[in-house]
Amino acid sequence: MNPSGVVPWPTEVAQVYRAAGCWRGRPLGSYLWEWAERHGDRIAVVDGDRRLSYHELAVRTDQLAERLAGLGLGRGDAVLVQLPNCAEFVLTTLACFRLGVVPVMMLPPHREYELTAIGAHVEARALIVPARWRDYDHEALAHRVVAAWPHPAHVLVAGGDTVPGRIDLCGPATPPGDVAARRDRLDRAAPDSAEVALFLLSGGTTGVPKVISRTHDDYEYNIRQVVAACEFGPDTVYLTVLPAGHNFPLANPGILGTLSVGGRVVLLPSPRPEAVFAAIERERVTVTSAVPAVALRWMEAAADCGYDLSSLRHVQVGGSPLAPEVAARIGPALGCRLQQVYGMAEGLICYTRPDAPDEVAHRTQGTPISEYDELLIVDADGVAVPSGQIGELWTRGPYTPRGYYGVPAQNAESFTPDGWYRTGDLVRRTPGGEVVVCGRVKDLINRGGEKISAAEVETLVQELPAVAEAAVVPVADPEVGERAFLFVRLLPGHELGLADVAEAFAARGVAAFKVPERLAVLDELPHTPVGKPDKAALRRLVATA
Ligand code: OOB
Repeated sequence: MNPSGVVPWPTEVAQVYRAAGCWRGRPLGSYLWEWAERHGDRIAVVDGDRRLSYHELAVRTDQLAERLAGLGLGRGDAVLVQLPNCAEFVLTTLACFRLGVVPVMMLPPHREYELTAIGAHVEARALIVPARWRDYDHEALAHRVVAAWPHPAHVLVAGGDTVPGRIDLCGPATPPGDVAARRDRLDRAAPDSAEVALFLLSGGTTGVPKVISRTHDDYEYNIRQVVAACEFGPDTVYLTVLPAGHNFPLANPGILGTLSVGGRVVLLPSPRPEAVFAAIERERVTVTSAVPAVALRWMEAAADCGYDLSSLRHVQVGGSPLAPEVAARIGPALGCRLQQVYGMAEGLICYTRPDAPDEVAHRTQGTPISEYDELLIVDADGVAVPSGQIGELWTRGPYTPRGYYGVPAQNAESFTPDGWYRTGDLVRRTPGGEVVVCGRVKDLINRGGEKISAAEVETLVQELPAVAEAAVVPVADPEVGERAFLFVRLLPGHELGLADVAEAFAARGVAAFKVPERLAVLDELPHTPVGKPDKAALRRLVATA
C-alpha cells in the first residue's frame, strides 16, 4: 500500500485523542502476549474440534508472523485475506497486526472482479485463501487473480493437503522453537500505532467497494469502548457466525473484543440455525451477533428445537433495519435479551446497552460507544435539523477515519471539508439520545446486511450487449430485508432474462450476492430533469409491481 493514500486525522485533533487517552500509542499486536500471560491455559479460540489456548494462540500467531516475514512481507504491505470463519482467520489477522502487515478483509463470496480490483488498488503483496470452500476452488481463483495484478504477489493457502508448489499458510507443523526469542524479535520490529492496522471494505455506493483504513490506535480504542459498552469479560463466550471480515463480528465486540478480555471465541462457518443451536449448547455460548435476516431464521427455528440455549444472555442484532415488532420477539424466542447495534465499517458504533429497558432495546439503535463521537443530523442543505427531527447523519470521532484509501475525488463527496463522514443514513435522536435509523439517502441495496452498490450493478449490467440503459432499486423482502430489482431498456431486437444477467456476472467474476433478483424490461426508464434514471419513480413502480 501507499501511505500517502491514507487520510490522517488533523494533527491537532489527533493530539486531543491522544491526550484524552483514546489513543494509547500501542500497536494491536502488542496485546497478544499480555493476553497469553493473563489467561495462559484458558481456551481462546474454538473451531470445530480444534481448541487453542491463549498461550497456543500467541505461539502460533508468532510462528505465522515469522513465516509471513520470511516471504518478504512486512510493515505497510497489504495482503488480501479471503478466509471463512476458522482458526486460521484469527491467526492470520493477529499475525498481520504483529508485523504491521495490513490485512484487507475480503469476503468468501468475492470473486475475480472484486479481488482483482481491490488487490490492484492496495498493491497487495499476497492473497490468502482456503484451498476450497463451499465447492469452489479458491486456490485456482487466487492464482488467476494474482496473475492479473500489475505487481508480483504470493498465493497462500489455508488447509488442504500439502501439494508441490503450494505455499501453505501455516507451513508444515513445525515445533515451536525458541518462543521467547521469536517474541522478542517481533516485539522489536513492531509497527507504529499510528500506522494502518487493517483495511475494511465499505458497504459502499460506488463502482467497486471502497477501502477503509483503520489504524492500530483507532481500532484498539473502538474495541476497548465497545467491550465496555457491551460488558464483555472473561466469562464471555462469543459465537461468530457472520463473515468474520465484517467489522461487526470482527471487533464490535466480536472476535477481537472477546479476546481482549480473556473470553472465548467460537467460530462457525455459517449461521444455519441447527449448527448455531448445537454450538450454543455445546460451548455454553453467552452472546452472539447477527443481521436481522439471520436473527429471524433463528427465531423461527428456536421453538421446540430441542437444544439447551439457556447459556445465551444476549443476541446483538444490526447491519440493516429491524422492525420493532420483530425486535420484541427475538429475546423471548431465544430466551435472552436483545441488543441492537447501528454501526459501519467507516467507524461510528451505537449500541443499546445490555440492560436497556425494552422500549430502548426494541425501538432504538442505541447510543454511541464513545463520548468523543460527534453526531450531526442535517437536512439536504447540510444544515442541522431541530432536535428530534429526521435528517442525514454526519459523524466524526476517534475511530471514524477522515477519508477512504486512495480515492480523493470520492472523499470530496463522502466527507465534508471539516472531516464529517456523511453516512447517507436518515436518523433521528430520541429525547434520551438514542439513535433511531429511519431510512437512507444513499443508493444501495441492503440485502440481509450485505450492502450492494446500485452503481456497481448498473455499470456491470450496462456492459451487456442487449442493454441500452439500466437502473437498480431495492425491493422489500420479508426474508432478507431487500433484494435488488433491475430495470432495463433494451436495444432493439434484444431480449434479457435474469439468468442472462446471472451468467454474465459469473463470467465477469462478480460475487453472486450482487446478481439482481427481480427484473423488469421497460420501453423507457423514467428520468429526472437532469436525465438520470428517476429512482424515486422506479421505487414507486416496485411498490406496485
Ligand atoms: C455494518 O457495517 P457496514 O459497513 O456493512 O454497513 C453500514 C451501513 C450503515 O451506514 C447503515 O446504512 C446500515 O449499514 N446499518 C443499519 C444498521 N446497522 C447498519 N441500518 C439500519 N439499522 C441498523 N441497526 O453494517 C455494521 C458494522 C458494525 C456493527 C454493526 C453493523
